[in-house]
Amino acid sequence: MGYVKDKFKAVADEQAKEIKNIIAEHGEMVLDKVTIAQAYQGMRGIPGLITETSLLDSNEGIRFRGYSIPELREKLPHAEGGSEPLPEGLFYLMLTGEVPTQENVEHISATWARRSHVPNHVFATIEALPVSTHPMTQFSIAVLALQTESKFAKAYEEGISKKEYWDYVYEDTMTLIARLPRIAAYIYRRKYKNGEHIQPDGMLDWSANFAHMLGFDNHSFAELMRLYLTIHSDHEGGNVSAHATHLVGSALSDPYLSFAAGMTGLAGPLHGLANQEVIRWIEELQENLGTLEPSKEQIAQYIKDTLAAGKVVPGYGHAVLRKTDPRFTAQMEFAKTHCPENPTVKTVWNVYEVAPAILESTGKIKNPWPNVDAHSGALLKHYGLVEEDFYTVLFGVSRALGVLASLCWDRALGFPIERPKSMTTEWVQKFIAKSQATA
Ligand code: CMX
Repeated sequence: MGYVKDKFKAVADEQAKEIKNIIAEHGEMVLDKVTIAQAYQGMRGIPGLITETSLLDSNEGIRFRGYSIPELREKLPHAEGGSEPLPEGLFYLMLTGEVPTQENVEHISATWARRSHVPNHVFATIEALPVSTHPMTQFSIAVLALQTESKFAKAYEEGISKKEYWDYVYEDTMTLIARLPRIAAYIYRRKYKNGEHIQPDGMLDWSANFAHMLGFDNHSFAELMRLYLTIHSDHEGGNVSAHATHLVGSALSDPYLSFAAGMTGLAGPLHGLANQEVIRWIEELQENLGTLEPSKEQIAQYIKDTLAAGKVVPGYGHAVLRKTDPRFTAQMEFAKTHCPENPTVKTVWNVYEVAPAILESTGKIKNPWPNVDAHSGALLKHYGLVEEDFYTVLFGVSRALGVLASLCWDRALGFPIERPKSMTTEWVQKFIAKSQATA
């Protein structure tokens, strides 16, 4: 067994003991009440899931194992000559709860490089799709095609003890994460670069190799990828991609099947696809007005027109957050260092200055502040990655780190199949009548 796996198992065994005690001694404690409105409206705020890798505070934003994004940027190991965190380090932190050393991170980089070979039938599956197929559809299908490689599915078929599930899920997790950049880059080069593919460079870290295979051998872009792949990785357990992966995994579907479910959820415009929608919305504004730098007054009018047309302002709002997303702020800081004069970046900043007040004035939008998707497109465009319908695939590659680390935890802790209770409206009406009669 590799030492990261040993360490994970030791930490998970301790945590499993803790949880057993919690359930034995406090299992009957009530966490919260559930209202009828919550049942109808997306289960907002119902505490009904355990996710060990990260925790979201509605005002402060995400913390990974207790560390905020600014803390991660400082504490996680960096690449040589770089200052952004290596996502390998965040994966180690989410898996073991400990900040990794440089050596730990290099070990994970090397492991993923060794496992990165993608079988030919996965490329053949991608090639069977029309080139016009949305990159997120190609990506999800490619992940399903890779399911032939699942060690968990094979072992389960042969018959394994419940105690061993975590081991095979861990192995599948490491292999799947290792291969995702190659698959994503293949889809990119196929769709936008006439199928001129670039072979991986096993000497590079996970993000720099991904940037290289996409066709961007530039130090500053590799740094952006390291930051991007770190900050998009996890956002506690209730968001659509994390929850879908966890839910499907609870049926003991293997990590490939589970992650594909997460990715088809990430492909929705209210979730990950918003990064594509944001930049389209900004470019439409620039085109309509014939300027790359519209004034704040023009932006304000465009926001009002978007709302009046019954559309959402993409990149703004959140189901849990109630302040500016620290993932937005991290990208803004990166842009201030690397491309403060870029007109689209400046437009993103001007939207940030005018949108919250307008959104707040509607009286119904609970969070008028920007989320992670409000900034990423402008940065990618700056470096020449201009094909916005690919942006959610980048998000997906990153999201694998969080949701698959969580899946390892789910199996190591022996979580059961997920099965919340649903009701019918007739049931709710009878419940109301009965409660009123007894009151
Ligand atoms: N623009 C316009 N209207 C918005 C809005 C926005 N950015 N955000 C919320 N609203 C509207 C909702 O559509 C809802 O309207 P109705 O009552 O008419 O249905 C009302 O305000 C209340 O919604 P809410 O409670 O504030 O927000 P929800 O928790 O229901 O939804 C989210 C959250 C993210 C789906 C929503 O804010 C939204 O659609 N934002 C734009 C899309 C986006 O940026 N998504 C990315 C989120 C981050 C990610 O997952 O990647």
